[in-house]
Amino acid sequence: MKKLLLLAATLLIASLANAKVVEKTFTVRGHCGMCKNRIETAAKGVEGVQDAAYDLQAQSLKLTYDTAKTSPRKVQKIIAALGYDAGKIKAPQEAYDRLEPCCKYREIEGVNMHEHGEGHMHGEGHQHGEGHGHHAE
Ligand SMILES: [Cu+2]
Repeated sequence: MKKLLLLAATLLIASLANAKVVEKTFTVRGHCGMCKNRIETAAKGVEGVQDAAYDLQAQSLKLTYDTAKTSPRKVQKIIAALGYDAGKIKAPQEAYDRLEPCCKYREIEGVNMHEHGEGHMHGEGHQHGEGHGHHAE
């Protein structure tokens, strides 16, 4: 009997040790306050997630979760399915297309990329035509 109790206690301790709440921050692409809301709500909706805080400026999500119940990868998959790139998971194009126009971070970024320096081309094509004529007599 004593042995059984000991075994039960050991198992309990082992499972408690497994259930660890940790924090993990990873990249999530978003663009506005609405994105922030959707990302946080989706992350918090995952079982085992205790808290999710999205930093729009840093483009990162701080996840507080129970390692026994979920993983950042699981959460990233759910966020990516909404249309936001998360961690190493790219949002599928069709999910991205469903985003509100103000949230289309890929296009917005693309516009910024067109802002490039002015390249002045100076075409100095001076042609000195010095014709050496032949003096024919
Ligand atoms: Cu948005």
